[in-house]
Parts: sequence; C-alpha cells; structure tokens
Amino acid sequence: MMKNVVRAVLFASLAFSCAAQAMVVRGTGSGALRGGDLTDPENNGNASSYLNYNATFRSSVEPFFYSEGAFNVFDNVVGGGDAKWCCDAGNVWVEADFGTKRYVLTGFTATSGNDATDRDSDNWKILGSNDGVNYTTIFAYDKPGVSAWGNTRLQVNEYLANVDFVTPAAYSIFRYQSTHTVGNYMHQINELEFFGNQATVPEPATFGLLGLGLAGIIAARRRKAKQV
Ligand SMILES: [Ca+2]
Ligand SMILES: [Ca+2]
Ligand SMILES: [Ca+2]
Ligand SMILES: [Ca+2]
Repeated sequence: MMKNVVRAVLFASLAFSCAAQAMVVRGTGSGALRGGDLTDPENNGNASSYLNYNATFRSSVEPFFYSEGAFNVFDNVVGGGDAKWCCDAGNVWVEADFGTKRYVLTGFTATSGNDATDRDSDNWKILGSNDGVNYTTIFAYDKPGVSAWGNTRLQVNEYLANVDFVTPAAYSIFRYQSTHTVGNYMHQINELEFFGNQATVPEPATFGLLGLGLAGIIAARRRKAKQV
C-alpha cells in the first residue's frame, strides 16, 4: 500500500517536472523565429530605426536599434553586431508598450546572442504591467551559472502559456529583465517575440459619457432657470 502511494507521488512529481520543462528549441538564426509577433505583426519593422513597429520601446540602457542597442531585441534579425543587445552589466531591462491595447500573453520567444555563453542571463523574467510602475512576473528563469540556451548561439527558445507559464492577466506593457549573467559580467540577448490575444479594456469612456450626460442635465436646468 505504502509502496503504491510512494509510486503515485513519484509519478505525479515526474509528470509535473516534465510539464514544467516544455520549452521548445525552434532552431537557430532569423529563420527559426515565429515572426509576426505583437511588436511587428507585418514583419516590416526597420532593423535600424523606429519605423513600422506597433509598440513604443523603452530600456534601462542603450535605447536604440543599432550599435548593439537594446531595441535590437525587436528588430526581427538574429545575428551579431546590430542584431543583438550587448553588453551591459547588472540589472537591465527592455520593454514594449502597446498603449491602450492590452494582451493576454499566449507565448514568447527569446533568442541567445552570438558570442560567449558567459554573457547569457541566468536570472531573467518576463513581466507585465498596465501602468509602467507596477510589474507582475509572468515567467521567471533562475538557474545560477546555467544559460537557458546552453552553449548554442543564436538559438530561438519558445515558451508557451499553460505549459511554461500560467496564463497571465491582460497587460499593455511586456518587459524582459535580467539581473545576472552566467559569467556575472556583460549581458547579451538577441531577439524577443511576444504573442497574445487582445483583451477588452475597461471603458474609461463610460465615465466620460456619464460626465457629458451630467453636463447636459446641468445645462438644460440652467436654460430652464433662465426661461423662468
Ligand atoms: Ca510593422
Ligand atoms: Ca518581431
Ligand atoms: Ca538592429
Ligand atoms: Ca535582434
């Protein structure tokens, strides 16, 4: 009896650990990207300028599309130099802000840089926010000294909701943040793709219409008062 219980517990924990490690390696290079992600559904973003993207980008450092700047994670190109973000140290982040649109994240891809594995993050998160102040963790990777991409360079890892992370609430801002790298030195990452379903945003216009309605009633009363 006891043996069966132990077996059942072991099986359950094995099944759980398998489910928790379902990240899919799509391959290497630009061709392994899913493409058509939320930041550029048409795949026509300019690889070296802010042209043809559907989000506003921000970063803790190097906010540009060239010279290994942070926005290279959205430029649809996997490679070295101006296709990746490198080589800042410490706590670094880059985010995409979709303004009034909110999305329920269904998946994302994250791609490794072209050089030393030491520069890959070993402590990174995908966070969601609706105000740019309060952020909620959607996915967290924390394996000291171990890169999520192993030693393979330019590798596209894919993570899916309900498999690799719990389906989150709807957010208008998605942030990648790294606090530590394998070699505890310079940080690099090549590309990020976010995928999701647009959610209905609570209508602030309702209050606007209510306000207009009240203003109308007040104006009508004033008119009536004048007539009297
Ligand atoms: Ca576009
Ligand atoms: Ca893209
Ligand atoms: Ca670029
Ligand atoms: Ca890139």
